[in-house]
Amino acid sequence: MNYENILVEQRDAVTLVTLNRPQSLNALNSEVLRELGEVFAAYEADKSQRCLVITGSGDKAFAAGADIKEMVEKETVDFYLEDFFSGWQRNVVHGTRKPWIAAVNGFALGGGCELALMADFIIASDKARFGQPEINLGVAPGMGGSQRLTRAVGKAKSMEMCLTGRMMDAAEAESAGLVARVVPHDEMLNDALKTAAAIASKPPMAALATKEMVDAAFETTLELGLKHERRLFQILTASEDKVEGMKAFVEKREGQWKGR
Ligand code: CO8
Repeated sequence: MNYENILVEQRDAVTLVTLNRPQSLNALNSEVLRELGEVFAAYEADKSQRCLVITGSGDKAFAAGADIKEMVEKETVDFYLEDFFSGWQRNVVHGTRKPWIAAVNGFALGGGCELALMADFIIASDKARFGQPEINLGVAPGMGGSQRLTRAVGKAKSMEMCLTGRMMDAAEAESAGLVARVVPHDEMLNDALKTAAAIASKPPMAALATKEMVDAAFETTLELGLKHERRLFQILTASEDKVEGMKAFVEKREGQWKGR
């Protein structure tokens, strides 16, 4: 797989995707989106791949936002006709039912913060900084920040960050619940890959169902969410991996997963 703006490699059952436009701090343009859409479709289809990690190249940035140089001359009609950046929702968020992690190694600003928030969870380097500085450009979050950041950290912090454009450091992001874990910068990617490998070693159908039920917590009422969880649990009990998992526990050995 050869792409111009991203690097993709498979490490056993884990796909590692690196945003690779260091000259513009990995700013996200339409080509990055197109390439990521292809990668997410390939990941979804490839049974050998069970978790995906996305990170940024270089030491400084995960992604410093949508590419301002691509947007500067664009007219409203084009934003509308292209339904500009709707592909992030369609091809990345809904591009796969499988788990994926954002390994944030530096600036995650604007669209960069929003891309990280699309992931199932974020692992951050202690040098990571998160922000929604779009207001300084005369615009506002456009790839989900006003919704996902608010759900992640609550109204007060989200409103303050979006209105002032101030950045949150990694420690604050962890205490606010934006990131799952903060790791020393040099160890962060390895840690994220290890976490991904741990997820990849779990029964794959249970991983799909787990992601689906946690996501439902953001989409529906408690009553419906609980019912959805119960149904998915019940469906899992029909899988060969459920039989194997419980038998392996009783026999004090590791489970051997079939993925069905
Ligand atoms: N787009 C394009 N180029 C960028 C971007 C960006 N978002 N960020 C940085 N760059 C470029 C710079 O222009 C510079 O290039 P050059 O050397 O050619 O001038 C290079 O990357 C290095 O950047 P700096 O020299 O600025 O590096 P500093 O270390 O001085 O500063 C910062 C780092 C603080 C990260 C600074 O670069 C910055 O403020 N960047 C912009 C951050 C920002 O405003 N992001 C939000 C963008 S808008 C957005 O994401 C909206 C998303 C929703 C769109 C949906 C539409 C429907």
